Amino acid sequence: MGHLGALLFLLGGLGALAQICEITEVDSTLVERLGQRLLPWMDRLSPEQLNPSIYVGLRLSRLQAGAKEAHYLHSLKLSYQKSLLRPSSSKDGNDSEAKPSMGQLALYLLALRANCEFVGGRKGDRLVSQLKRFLEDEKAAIGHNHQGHLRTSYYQYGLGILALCVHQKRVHDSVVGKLLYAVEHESHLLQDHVSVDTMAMAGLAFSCLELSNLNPSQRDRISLALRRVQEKILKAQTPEGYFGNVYSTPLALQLLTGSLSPTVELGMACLKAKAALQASLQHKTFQNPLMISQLLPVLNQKSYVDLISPDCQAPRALLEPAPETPPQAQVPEFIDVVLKVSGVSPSYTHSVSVPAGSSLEDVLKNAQEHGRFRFRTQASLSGPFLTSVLGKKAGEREFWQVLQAPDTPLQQDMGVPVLGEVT
Ligand code: B12
Repeated sequence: MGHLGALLFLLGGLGALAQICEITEVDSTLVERLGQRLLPWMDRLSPEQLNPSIYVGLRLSRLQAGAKEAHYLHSLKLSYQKSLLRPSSSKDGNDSEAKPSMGQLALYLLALRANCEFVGGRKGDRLVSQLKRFLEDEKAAIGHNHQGHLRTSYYQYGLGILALCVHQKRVHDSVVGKLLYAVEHESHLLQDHVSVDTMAMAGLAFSCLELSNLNPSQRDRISLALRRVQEKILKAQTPEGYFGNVYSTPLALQLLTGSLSPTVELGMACLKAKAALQASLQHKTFQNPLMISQLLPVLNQKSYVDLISPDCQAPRALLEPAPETPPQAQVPEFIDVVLKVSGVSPSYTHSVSVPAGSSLEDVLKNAQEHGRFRFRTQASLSGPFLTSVLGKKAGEREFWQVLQAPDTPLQQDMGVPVLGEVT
């Protein structure tokens, strides 16, 4: 009896540990401020600026944007359906408009599910077929020997499987098999900062498959991969408490919150991560709307896996726009930023004088206006992605990395203020 009592106590303790990864005591004013930062983005309805992740993040939060929210979903539907269902050879003169990628289509399907819609009908079925085809193409690109390279990334591959799963659409075992293999052999997924985000996304897809039992013959392999992902994420915890870095911590917590195998180690790691994340909220670390959209569900103890059966009746507080702060009439202080480009020959070094508080984008624009510096960006859900510098375009599986002197990769988008040297 004594033993049984002890055992029951231990099991009760482990049950509580699962909730230990849930963030429950966040100052509601801080959460509201995060939500308010999304509001201006909900007025940007051009195809390049529409972002289904914002809609998903809000719906899984305890905040709502009133009529703006329904209007935003309507605009997403018009834009995504128009470009996705357009025949590729269409002669309407709009072919220059890029079609959404596999990941963007997946996020759009998550947005529909966040509104408690199941994708269906003739148009809906075509979208599902497109996403399945994207995944099949990527599976073929990876190849039988698993040595090939995806055109997108394992992050988007995981997102694609997750989106179909929350709509209860089954993908072939061989498609899931490629993601399982990647996690089992891991080398493909481990590329510095993106690894935790990618692991977390793969884990969310596996969690959904495990709960929905859509691929029963792979059940054991999926559960094992899920545990492996969890272990990898725990191992990537930094001394400050982040999983990977501050920006991968929200997705990591989305995954760990739903963990079915709580352990003491997990509980301790989550406590530390929660403290680190809560501290970062005080410091305006989260400015980018995409990042905020991945964080908001976590602050409401939710994850993308909850889109299997979303609660569209849950009460959410109406967001009011943030009060405008009058611009300060101060003479701006100027700072010198040294811009170095090492990927070109001869290498380029130039000093730019900009007002303190300028963003990297301001610095690059200034250098372009006043010198021989040239750069190009491409719109993405995270903001402008640097694609070409001094006429050198990043090739296939190449990208322009942004470093802060001496060699720290920038963790932010180009819209945030910079200080000092940027390479
Ligand atoms: C995959 C990935 C990459 C790949 C993208 C190419 C590829 N093969 O897919 C590579 C390795 C090239 C990359 C580069 C960078 N990345 Co990255 N990346 C991601 C990741 C894991 C997934 C993005 C994705 O596919 N989203 C889904 C699709 C549907 O959305 P999308 O908008 O269409 O995706 C495109 C953009 O996200 C773009 N992209 C990728 N990273 C970044 C970063 C910024 C700042 C911008 C504007 C765009 C961008 O590439 C995607 C594919 O085209 C995210 C993780 C996350 N939590 O979101 C991090 C993430 C977005 N990246 C991040 C960062 C910081 C960078 C870099 C700035 C790092 C650096 N110091 O150089 C560079 C970008 C430099 C540049 N040229 O502008 C941060 C952004 C944090 C923030 N505050 O916004 C994230 C959140 C990772 C993290 N935890 O730190 N990245």
